Amino acid sequence: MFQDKKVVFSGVQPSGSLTLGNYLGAIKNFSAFSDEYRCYYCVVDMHAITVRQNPAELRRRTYDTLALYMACGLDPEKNVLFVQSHVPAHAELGWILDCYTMFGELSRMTQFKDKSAKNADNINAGLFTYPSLMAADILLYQTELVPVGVDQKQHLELSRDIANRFNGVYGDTFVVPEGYIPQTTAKIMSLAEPSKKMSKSDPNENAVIRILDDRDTIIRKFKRAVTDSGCEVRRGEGKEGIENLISIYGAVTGKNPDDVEAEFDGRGYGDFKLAVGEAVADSLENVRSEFARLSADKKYLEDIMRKGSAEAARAAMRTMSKVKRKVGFTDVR
Ligand code: AQP
Repeated sequence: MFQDKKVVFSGVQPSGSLTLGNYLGAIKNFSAFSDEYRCYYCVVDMHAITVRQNPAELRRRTYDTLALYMACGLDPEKNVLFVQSHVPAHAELGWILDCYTMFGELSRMTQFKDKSAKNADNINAGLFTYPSLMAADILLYQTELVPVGVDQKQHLELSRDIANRFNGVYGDTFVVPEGYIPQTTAKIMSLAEPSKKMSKSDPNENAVIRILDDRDTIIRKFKRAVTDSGCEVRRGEGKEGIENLISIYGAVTGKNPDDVEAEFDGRGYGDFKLAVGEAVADSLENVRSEFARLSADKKYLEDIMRKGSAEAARAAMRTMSKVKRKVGFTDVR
């Protein structure tokens, strides 16, 4: 069904309950590619275990993330939806690419530095080599375009470097991917500390809007959002909190930041925060009800997983046989 189409790949870790950042920075944009591209959207559970996970929760969140993909508008007939660990080629190519990724490159990754600081008792090798596994995820499918939030830009650039290095040694093997980073929602910030990214693993619940939070919780969290001592709904120096709320409101209402500022001219922060909370809750209403319907049907989710992984494995195998031949592995099948 997908012949001759260029490829889009992206993934989300089932490392927590997904946030408004994951939604606006990534998942909400995924379905726009489904007609024009051959799209692979993966639940990257292998990445999630670079930080210690509770096994039962990881399993549940893997189902939930797949259900959320669909609740956010991804049609399994038009997109390949699958779980990373169900396609062993990810680990296989990840290992090969480890051998074409430099220690110095991995050491410069800011996510590694941040996550090592947050998990000082578990700075494992997987956390360090996370970017070469991510390169494998992308390069396996000969991906042209990777829709991600801006926090993944550095990893994406490393994927491009790895692809170019491999192609340089062995001749054209991988498509060199481009990032697709949304303009105003590339980095949704924490509601409690607007200088920090909103992250699903943030221990402060008030800092994070979860896609599945109920309406009252969403409105309450926005009411408590940290702003500044001023009163004007405008972007500017020292107004990161308000700027973040302007981006969020703009994204869920389809308005640009100038129009948002004009709409709230002369109105206080209280009014604005309530409007943001209500607009976000409205925009997530359908996602929540669709999620409730889909997540109740485990068998259906498993059918989607099986179909998706079979399809992904077929595409991955084509790349893997090329790669193995190029690096000099024997094949006696
Ligand atoms: N705050 C954000 N704003 C915009 N985009 C974001 N993304 C994540 N946070 C924001 C994008 O969501 C996609 C999936 O992210 P991920 O699950 O692979 O991991 P992450 O980037 O590490 O996200 P989290 O929420 O911060 O997870 P934890 O807390 O587990 O580390 C990516 O495209 C990402 O850019």
